[in-house]
Amino acid sequence: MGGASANGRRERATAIGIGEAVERLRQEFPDVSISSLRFLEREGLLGPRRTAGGHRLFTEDDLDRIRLIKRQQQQHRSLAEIRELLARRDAIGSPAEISARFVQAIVARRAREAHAIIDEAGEVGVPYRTICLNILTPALVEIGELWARGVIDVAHEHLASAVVRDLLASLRRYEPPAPPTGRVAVAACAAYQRHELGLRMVAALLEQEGWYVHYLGADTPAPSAVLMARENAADMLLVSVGEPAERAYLEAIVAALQQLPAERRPRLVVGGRAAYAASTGLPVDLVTASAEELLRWVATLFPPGVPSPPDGATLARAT
Ligand code: B12
Repeated sequence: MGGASANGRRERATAIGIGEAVERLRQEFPDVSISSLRFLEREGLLGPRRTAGGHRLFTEDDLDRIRLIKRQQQQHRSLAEIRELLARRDAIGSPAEISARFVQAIVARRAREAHAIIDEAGEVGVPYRTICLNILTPALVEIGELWARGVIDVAHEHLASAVVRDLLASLRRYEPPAPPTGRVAVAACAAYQRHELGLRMVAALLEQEGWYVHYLGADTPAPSAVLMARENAADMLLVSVGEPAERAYLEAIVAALQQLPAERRPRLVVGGRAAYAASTGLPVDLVTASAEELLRWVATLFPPGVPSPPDGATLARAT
């Protein structure tokens, strides 16, 4: 079960008992039960660790593996077919290994191979979120390091960016998004900011959670971002900043939001590499450089099936 314990950079070490695993999985797959998990284990499809007392312990990777099996069963795949898919999944290695192979292919200027390495991960069921955060993000950081050290040319970086942009769209066919939640977000990069892949990932991950995201991308004027949020009655405005000097942009966003009636103000989230440096002291609902933290925050603030909380509280306090 090598692939089931592959960690990458995500914190995936926490393990839970079989009862809690069933409870978590039932939200998505109501027919999961203790006996159905034991059955998968007997069939050799699953190998959870055991405590000294013999109790099964399920990691996040085990849960992802069970989700993959359940999705395959929903598509009426036989146990033999599922076993073959899991064997392929185990053979491709950990997220860190896949990430390294992707970088090697880019360095060798083999864009199609780079694409195929990641596409295969999607095909064998590596979750979209893992591909984004534990495979593609570290790969791009590594490519940036190689570029800064003069090992590769800027054309390599452009190649990687183009492949990643395609993959973010095409990989989604492997993982159906959650049903629509009715929540709306607008996502924009600060003016003159051309680093947009991070925000694109965040937008795609929110869409996987059932959000409707109006993705505006690089270099968006502040008034236009706020207008788009207002016209779409957005619950949340996401802004990505890459440099501390983009504070002026955030101030313009805050000023434009303050012109809106409090009940129509979206929550303001600032992210990206300079999120903290650029937003100190500004009335922002969430500052984070982490897509995972945003997803956790969103899950708490906008639980499925519950109407939006009153908007604009933070900005109203600041006026
Ligand atoms: C690709 C790339 C480019 C591409 C971007 C293409 C595109 N379509 O996005 C281009 C060619 C445009 C580019 C240009 C430049 N780049 Co550049 N680039 C990169 C590179 C290699 C990858 C960026 C990336 O996509 N990373 C992966 C994404 C997923 O990570 P991320 O952006 O941090 O996003 C994550 C989080 O921050 C977060 N997040 C991001 N946004 C948001 C928003 C919200 C709301 C939330 C919640 C979270 C969130 O979630 C993401 C997922 O984990 C980085 C290397 C690196 N370390 O990242 C250099 C890098 C960022 N670039 C750098 C530089 C210097 C430049 C240039 C100044 C080069 C130049 N001389 O022209 C220009 C600046 C252009 C500009 N005005 O914006 C430096 C920055 C150094 C610094 N001190 O800040 C880096 C770090 C390279 C390096 N190692 O030196 N670049």
